[in-house]
Amino acid sequence: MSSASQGATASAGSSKDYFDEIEARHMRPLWQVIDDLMPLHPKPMETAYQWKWKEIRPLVYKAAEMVSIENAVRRVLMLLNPSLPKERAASTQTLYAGIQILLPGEVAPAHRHTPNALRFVMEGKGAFTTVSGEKTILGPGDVVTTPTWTWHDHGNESEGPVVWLDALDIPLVNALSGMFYEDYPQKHQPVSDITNSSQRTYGRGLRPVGDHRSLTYSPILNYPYSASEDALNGLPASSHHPCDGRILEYVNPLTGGPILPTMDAYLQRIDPGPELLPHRHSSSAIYMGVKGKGTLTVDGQLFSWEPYDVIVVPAWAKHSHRAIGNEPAVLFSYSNAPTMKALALYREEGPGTA
Ligand code: GTQ
Repeated sequence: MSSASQGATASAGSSKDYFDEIEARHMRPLWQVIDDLMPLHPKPMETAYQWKWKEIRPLVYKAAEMVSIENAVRRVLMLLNPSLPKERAASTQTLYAGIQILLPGEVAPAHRHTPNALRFVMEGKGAFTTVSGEKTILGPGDVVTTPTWTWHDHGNESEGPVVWLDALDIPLVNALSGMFYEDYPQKHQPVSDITNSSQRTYGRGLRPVGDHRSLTYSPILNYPYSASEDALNGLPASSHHPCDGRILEYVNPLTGGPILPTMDAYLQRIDPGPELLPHRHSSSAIYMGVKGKGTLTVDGQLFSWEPYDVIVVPAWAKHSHRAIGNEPAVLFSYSNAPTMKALALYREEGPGTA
């Protein structure tokens, strides 16, 4: 405690009645709590946590027996960080994660909401998502954007179940009292004549002439896994990052910025070898293992991961990656860095940063 705040405590602390009256009037002396209110660096409420896909997979598939899609609307098991109040539906203080399952023939009807969403397809092939009239067929590893206030519906026209990770900014939107929600009057929204249209134009560095779309989120609906993995494998050794190995950000091709206004997303490959260097940033992140095996050390806690395990890296937590075994380890992740940057709250500490 600083000497200024100690002095204030001494001179004002003589009367119990005074402090009782302050409390009765719903006031509190700042000088008693200022060090907790303003710690020297972020002290997030969330702690590191891991969900192992092996353990939760049966529960996700069981959900499909327990509840019909008509009743569930979205059949999702949310991944709630035990360090946060469960009514916040939060994996970090700002980020939400959930696992959604859709059986053959099922439809998750169209709606829209202010939270932004990203999906990372885990299992199954041939379901679709339609966003703002564009339909895309989903395959494992595809990353699909559902930006704020865009109509979206999902359907499964394939022969088997389809499972994906839902990444949303629900806790952030709720903290800001920015939640709006609307159901579409029909199950499906009208679909344009071309499937995957945005990927075929914007995804190839092309833009329709006369296009004046908003730049706040990526025009690309689906970043297919094959292309993203090929891009990762096409990176030269010189682009190796000391903490993150080979890492690519999914970007808005019109700006070079993040795919969503509040969240960004990454695919990275850690090659076999010693643990990479630790770093930390004021953004919080959720990781999902994709291929191979690895470890993620978060503030000294070691998490071993396999494909589709989910790991929370809290804000300002030192973390370091390692591949386990002889194969490269591939990870998907998303974070709230765009929010932190927009508010001038983004900082990082690690090799190469002062
Ligand atoms: O698929 O639209 O996990 O609206 C949470 C809210 C998924 C969705 C979630 C949603 C969705």
